[in-house]
Amino acid sequence: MREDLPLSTISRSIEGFIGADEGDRTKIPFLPTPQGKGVLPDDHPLNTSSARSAAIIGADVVLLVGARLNWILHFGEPPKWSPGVRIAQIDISPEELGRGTADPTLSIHGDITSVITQLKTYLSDYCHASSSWSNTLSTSAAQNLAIARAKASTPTSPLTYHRTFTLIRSTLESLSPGGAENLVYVSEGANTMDISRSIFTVSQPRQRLDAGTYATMGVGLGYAIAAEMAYNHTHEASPSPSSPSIRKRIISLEGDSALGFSLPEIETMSRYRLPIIIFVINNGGVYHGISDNTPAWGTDWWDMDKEGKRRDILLASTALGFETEYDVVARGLGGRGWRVVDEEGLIGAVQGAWEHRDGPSVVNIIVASGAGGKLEFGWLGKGKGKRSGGKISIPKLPKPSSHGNMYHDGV
Ligand SMILES: Cc1ncc(C[n+]2csc(CCOP(=O)(O)OP(=O)(O)O)c2C)c(N)n1
Ligand SMILES: [Mg+2]
Repeated sequence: MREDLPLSTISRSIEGFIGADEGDRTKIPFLPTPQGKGVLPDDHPLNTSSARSAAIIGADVVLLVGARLNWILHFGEPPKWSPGVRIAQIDISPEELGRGTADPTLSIHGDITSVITQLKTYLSDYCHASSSWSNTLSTSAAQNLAIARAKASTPTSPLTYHRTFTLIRSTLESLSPGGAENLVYVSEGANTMDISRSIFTVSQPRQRLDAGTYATMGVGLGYAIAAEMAYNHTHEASPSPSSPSIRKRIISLEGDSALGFSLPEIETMSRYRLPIIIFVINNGGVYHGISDNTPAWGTDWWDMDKEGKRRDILLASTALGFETEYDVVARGLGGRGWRVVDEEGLIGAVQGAWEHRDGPSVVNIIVASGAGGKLEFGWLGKGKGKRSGGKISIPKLPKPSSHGNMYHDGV
């Protein structure tokens, strides 16, 4: 992991270059990148995560502290960012400076701890108080939070991402003896990673790991094993009465596609009896699945139609199998598995997984597929002259035929 002290500080004023740890005094809003989550608590009043889009498009001047100007920050480019934005970068790696739209004349090569300390000295009297900027951000945050709260509190069938994550979080926090601070989250996927980032808030650094620097899928289970070893095993090698016992539960939030990239690592977890809890957010696809309740996904899609002709509809390249049984796979790899389709089942599975201390647990959660929605990939629009992102239409499956409805009735 490179972004070990990442924090993006967003300011509308050039005088506003200052470390966000001084945010209380300077009143400069800040936006943590995923790996910077927890350096300052997610509930800090100057944290603009809930108004991310408004903060990015509205910022005139940005201090990029130890973070890469990569896809996570839309490369600093319009239309997400304002065309005239000036981005000053502090980084310990010289090759990172001046990449993308960062202004090389404003770049500082150095360790961010010492650079921020110097900035604090120079800007000791600085206070950034712009009521219009803070109003813009707080209005946007309030709107976004209201939408998110409504989604989180509305029971749905099938389950949705927001509702699922809200229930997982509240159940885990009620079970964790040390509360939220003793939970460490690893996440990979698209919706899975993006939505979980806002719901599983953290208050300390190193409580969350997202996909690799280039959005690389397939690292999540390896990260979870590493986190388990780092937090719960290295200290056992040299026990000292003075060092507090550290025991954090490692939770991996995996999209069904993301999980598939390194699924056999569940066997590694079993072999070493690592009590990692994996939640698979199973929508049957990359971003979107193609069906919520088709009884015979395979036959409807692939077999003969009424006239006896083979259907010539091709699956979207982003489609995965219908309600694949990752819970069964987990059992085959030596772990425990639960299949979940409703709230009651989900809460029961979280409790069961929490109690299993002898190896990995996999909770396979069937969520709404998002069938019929449009997919938009930012990176598809990065070719010459194209700035709007690529779009792919996800076709809907034909209506369920006479095979009956295989919709679930419980765990
Ligand atoms: C190694 C690698 N291959 C492919 C991709 C492209 N990619 C981006 S997100 C994603 C998976 C998203 O689907 P899923 O994990 O099921 O999450 P969802 O959005 O459905 O919740 C993939 C394959 C990638 N980021 N990394
Ligand atoms: Mg998926």
